[in-house]
Amino acid sequence: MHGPRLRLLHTSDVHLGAFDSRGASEEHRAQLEAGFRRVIDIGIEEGVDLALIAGDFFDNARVRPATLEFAAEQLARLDRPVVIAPGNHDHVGPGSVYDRHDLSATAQNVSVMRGRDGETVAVDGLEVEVWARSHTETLPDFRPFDGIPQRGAAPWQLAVGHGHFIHPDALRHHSFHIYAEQLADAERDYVALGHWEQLTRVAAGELGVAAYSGAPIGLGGESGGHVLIVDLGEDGSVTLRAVPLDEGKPHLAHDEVPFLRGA
Ligand SMILES: [Mn+2]
Repeated sequence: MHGPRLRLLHTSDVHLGAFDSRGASEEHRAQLEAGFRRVIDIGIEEGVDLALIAGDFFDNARVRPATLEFAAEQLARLDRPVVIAPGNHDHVGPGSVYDRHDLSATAQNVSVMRGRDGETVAVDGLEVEVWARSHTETLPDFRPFDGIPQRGAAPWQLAVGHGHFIHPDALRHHSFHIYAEQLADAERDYVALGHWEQLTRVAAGELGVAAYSGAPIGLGGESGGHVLIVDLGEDGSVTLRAVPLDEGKPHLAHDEVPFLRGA
């Protein structure tokens, strides 16, 4: 069973507020915000139905109040449902940045996933369910896809995870392991990943597609990254397109997104 066609925006690792501390560069702060404005502009231009933010939307829990308000205003501007699955930098639970400011007071279109053992949200008006197990504190042995349930009832089944995909050259001491078998077993139509700065599609078995959007804006002053536009077709097809933040650069088609196999 497939659902009606649906277009997603997938981003992660925006790290809003990374330059909020005293002494940080105002120029870098302005670049980061301009980059996120551009992410929202792309979402509007592309007419997306739903946006997924796969963790590390905020850099830390001490970002300036103005950064929280900026984030809420931008998300509201998209005017489509947004699902945020918090990562290690913006975890939910005690001391969470999401407890400082109710984003949904400004952006009623936003849901923050908070389930310690994972949860599924059904998005109003869309034939889609999104599962995620958010980071609730910084636990090195946290595995974002442990305990993912079978597919639910809605035709389109998505999952979001923030962690480190284990591939042949991966450093095993990295935290938050994600294995190709877990992604295959999840049998989701699309798995939106975060934690890596690099745009990468990864092995997810025969049925699904899984990818890291990479950071839209590098924190080291490098030029812009990408956001992923994911088209779910009536025929069940799942097609990626990476849209560069820098206008004028070419879009990357599905097969042009760098691909990595699991270990
Ligand atoms: Mn991270």
